[in-house]
Amino acid sequence: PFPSEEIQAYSDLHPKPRNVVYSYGTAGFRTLGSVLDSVLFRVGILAALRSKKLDGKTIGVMITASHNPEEDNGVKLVDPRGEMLEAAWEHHATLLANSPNEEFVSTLYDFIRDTRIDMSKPSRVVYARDTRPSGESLVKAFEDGLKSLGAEGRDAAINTKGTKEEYGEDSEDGYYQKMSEAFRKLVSGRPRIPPLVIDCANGVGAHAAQKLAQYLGETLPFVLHNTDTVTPGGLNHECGADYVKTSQRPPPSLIGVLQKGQRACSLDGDADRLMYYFIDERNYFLMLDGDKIATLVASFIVDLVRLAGLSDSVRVGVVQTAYANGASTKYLSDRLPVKCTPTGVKHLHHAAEQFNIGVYFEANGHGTPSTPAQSTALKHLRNLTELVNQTVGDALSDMLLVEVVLAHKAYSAAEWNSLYTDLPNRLVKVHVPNRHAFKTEDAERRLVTPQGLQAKIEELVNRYESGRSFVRPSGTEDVVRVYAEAGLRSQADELAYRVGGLVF
Ligand code: 16G
Repeated sequence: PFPSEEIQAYSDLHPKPRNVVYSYGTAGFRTLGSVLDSVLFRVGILAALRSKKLDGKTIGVMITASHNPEEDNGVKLVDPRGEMLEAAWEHHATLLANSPNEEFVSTLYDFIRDTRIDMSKPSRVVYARDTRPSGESLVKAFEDGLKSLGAEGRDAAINTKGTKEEYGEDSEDGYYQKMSEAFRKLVSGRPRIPPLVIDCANGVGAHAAQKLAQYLGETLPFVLHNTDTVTPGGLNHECGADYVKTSQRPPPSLIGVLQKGQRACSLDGDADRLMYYFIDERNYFLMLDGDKIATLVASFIVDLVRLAGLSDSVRVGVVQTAYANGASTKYLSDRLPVKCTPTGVKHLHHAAEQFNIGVYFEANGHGTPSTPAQSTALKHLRNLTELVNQTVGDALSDMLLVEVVLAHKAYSAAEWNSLYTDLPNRLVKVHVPNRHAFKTEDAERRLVTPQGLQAKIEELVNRYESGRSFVRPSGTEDVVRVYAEAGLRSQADELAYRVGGLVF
């Protein structure tokens, strides 16, 4: 049964703008919220079809543009085990999103036939959105997509994630309950943990953190900041994980609030990135980014595996991207296997699965450990698997994990920071006429095109002590990103701007 008339009628309410080209990238569709109406409608249909294709298993849909500006929005599909949408379907999604209005129904028909989707199968879709103002109407468009197929959907409202079936409880409360119980067990018998300052980026993480605080009580007291999800323009504005990482300073709203040595962290707009930091004795701001988190967590897991006598059978490894600070890569490679992949959680996650326990974090704070069944031999490892959301990474569960390790090692923020010293680095974005002209290889560490550019970059890099730089097209914004690091702050800045000049 293919309800072509219903689909056409609904589709006419959500026509595709003629001059826009969409593409399902690293984080789904992402662009200005004002041009996403037709995309959301079509994604509603696609999500229902994906569920039918998988025999009625739950598909998650998250409507968010994460750390990007408030006027942006986006949508991504999440497969039943909490994993990113299968690659072949990313292609289908792009095709359907770009089909002109008058051809959409027939394109859809062909797609259903070619992919052999049994339309009589049930479909289950859970969807959620972040706090962006454009979210409400986009949800309506999405729901129209479901309705046009007569599919069932469950609105998880404003939430940090679409689906978490695999994590145990499908409900939000069950999720916090499970996480906080595991946390309590992991820190029991340890000294009292001092309060943690959390910058919620004026986003959906504020709701989640408030909830989690109720479950944790005095075990881990929170001091929440930037929790205003109502005032327009506040989301990720001068706050949040991306602001802190890119500008390399604390959110202005926390200046004067942070005491020396006090642990603080920032979430991003959809609470899947985490950035820790503190102010040291000399009043310097020090960042504990995704690389520092990976180092902390991986060394803890290595210790647990060794104590359990499992070193010979359990291979622990770390996965990073080109953005990883050179000092972190060096520190880690001296101790355990390290792999480098292109940017984007799906690439890292896949590589992490090649280890028995793979820890992956992007420098920007995206990540999670992924642990296997055999590690349940060990009590702590078992509790760890309860604590961490192993499939998609969730900033709050990552945050609890960091707190567990700090409690076990009795580390202060400063002691954690001193594991290695970051090489000074700079990330800049460059607006170019066509970012698709930039093609990379070797896990994005080298440019293939534009012709000749890589050689010029290398020629520059060689002039800097401990210099390293790479250029890649963003998967979420219409820009090219330039990363550079070097032995001295001034040199890292200079290298970034000079490579930026080559790109422009
Ligand atoms: C998305 C990715 C993140 C990546 C970032 C890069 C997921 C869930 N998120 O946020 O992993 O670091 O994009 O953005 O895959 P860029 O391509 O604009 O630099």
